[in-house]
Amino acid sequence: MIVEKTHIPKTLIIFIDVESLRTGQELENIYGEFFELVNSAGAEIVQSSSSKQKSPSVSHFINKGKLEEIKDIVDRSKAELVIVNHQLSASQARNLELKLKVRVIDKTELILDIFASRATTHIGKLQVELAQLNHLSTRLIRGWTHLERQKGGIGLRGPGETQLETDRRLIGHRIKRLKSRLDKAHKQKQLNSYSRKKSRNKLVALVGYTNAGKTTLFNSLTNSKQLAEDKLFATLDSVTRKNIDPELGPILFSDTVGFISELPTQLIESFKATLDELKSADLLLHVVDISDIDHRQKEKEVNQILDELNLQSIPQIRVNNKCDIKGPTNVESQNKENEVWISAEKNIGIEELRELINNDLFNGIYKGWISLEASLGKIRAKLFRMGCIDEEKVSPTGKIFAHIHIGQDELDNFIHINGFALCNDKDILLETQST
Ligand SMILES: Nc1nc2c(ncn2[C@@H]2O[C@H](COP(=O)(O)OP(=O)(O)OP(=O)(O)O)[C@@H](O)[C@H]2O)c(=O)[nH]1
Ligand SMILES: [Mg+2]
Repeated sequence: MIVEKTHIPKTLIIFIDVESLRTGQELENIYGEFFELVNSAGAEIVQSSSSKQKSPSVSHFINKGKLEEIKDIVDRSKAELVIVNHQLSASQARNLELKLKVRVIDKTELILDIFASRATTHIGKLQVELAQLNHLSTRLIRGWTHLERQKGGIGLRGPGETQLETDRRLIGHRIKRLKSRLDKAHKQKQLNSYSRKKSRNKLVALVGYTNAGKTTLFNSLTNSKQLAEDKLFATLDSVTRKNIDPELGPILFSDTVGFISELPTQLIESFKATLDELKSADLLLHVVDISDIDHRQKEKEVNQILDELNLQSIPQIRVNNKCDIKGPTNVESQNKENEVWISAEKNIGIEELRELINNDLFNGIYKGWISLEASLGKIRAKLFRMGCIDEEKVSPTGKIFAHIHIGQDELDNFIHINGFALCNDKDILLETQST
């Protein structure tokens, strides 16, 4: 871990713009994002170095001349850790460590470290450990021994087996064990999702780039107090809560981990099962930080990851957040279908979003009175279970009047039942007077 409990390492960050690695889809503020990542890991940045080169060098990634300069900076600044904004091969990382004589980590390790420090749930911790082990297995060449000690070490080594083979075998065992524990944990979660289906609650998942404001919106929609901060990957473990707002139908909201460009493949693999849960969502709220100069590119990246996870067929509402900082321009202001402008923090546009959610999920919401003959006790119990009944009045003849809020689609299922009818205040008054 970058930051141990008592020690915050002095860190040098190295940002290199490599021409041959450009995809043409870089973020404009890619340096800023890298800086944010390092800050989110809790490191103390003592100096930074930014440069350009045509292509990576095979041995050290960084060109010879620049490397000498960096060696100088490390010595002068007494940096204890160097973080590079690219993925390094195992040998490049080892060669850099030998040259600079300090620990060197790359972008993948940085993100893995942030994830490791944020994981709190059982599943979250298992997933991060799995991703770290998968990464380690590609790095064995760097001399890695702590696993061996944990397993009792030398006695386990087979005859004629080299250190490297032993390490590989031990990692292989642990990966297998972790996978089976994760499988078990996910099966348990699937059971929970089965009971959700039975309760007929709809599931709405919040997705989007990291720091877009998903958790802030989740808190506002579900009246929760999950941690929302100006840090990348503040949320790691998904949280699902029931909506308690009477303006919305029976809905569960789920807050999820944010996405980032070039998400390390080890992480996508390990988090696939969690992200797979998104498949059972009835609606996705794609939260976009509209004040971010890179919001268009980030939106594309998120949609790409959603595609890879086969989630493109789930209806999506695009939620342009932080409109308190940057409102829509003239061109953007004409609201497109399934798009809203909100500020989750300042509570702007939330009503409109609720309406859109209700329309998408339930074809609108009926809010009003119904009458039920006394014989329809079962239907009344069902409406109670669904949390649809706001108020009730009973006429002297035993007829029940209930004020409900219910999805239009759901209401259509009831309307054909004899003895169930929509009514208004006047009907109720008449009924009361006639008895
Ligand atoms: N000005 C402004 N800031 C906001 C708004 N919504 C969220 N923020 C801020 O943006 C930062 C990130 O918010 P989060 O809700 O943690 O974002 P997230 O998408 O959950 O981020 P991760 O969990 O890290 O992926 C916090 O500092 C929030 O206070 C908004 O509408 N306006
Ligand atoms: Mg969050």
